[in-house]
Amino acid sequence: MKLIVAIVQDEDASRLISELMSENFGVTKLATTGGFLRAGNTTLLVGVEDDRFTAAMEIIEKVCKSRKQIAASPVSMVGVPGAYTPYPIEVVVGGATIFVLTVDQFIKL
Ligand code: 2BA
Repeated sequence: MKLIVAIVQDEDASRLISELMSENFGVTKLATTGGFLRAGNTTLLVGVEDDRFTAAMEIIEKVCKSRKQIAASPVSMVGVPGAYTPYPIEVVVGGATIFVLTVDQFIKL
């Protein structure tokens, strides 16, 4: 069994959960925050049997889109110690950041 930990954009989360649930995958949704943008994102925990791993990954790949976001990046002003001025930078976020863990035990009590 595998545990898929998928960090996705909030905009994709609702549809992704619906599509996974409709294929009878178990899903847990966590409200999370990205360390770089300090903006909300969604982390899904999906426990899957090995023979259904590819099917779950295909749904995530199909639903999750990459998007450009503008972030304010702080930069130090030259020659002014302690003074910071934000400037906009463009980053491409997603489709999804995925960690795959092998599950030792799956227990429901
Ligand atoms: P954030 O940390 O808010 O990052 C959002 C996007 O900003 C990233 O998209 C990437 O394009 C950019 N970015 C991140 N760190 C950067 C840096 N030091 N310099 C320049 N640009 C940077 P994604 O790579 O698609 O990541 C989306 C979200 O996935 C991240 O949100 C974070 O919540 C999570 N994530 C990504 N890599 C991770 C990792 N190795 N471990 C844990 N979480 C991770």
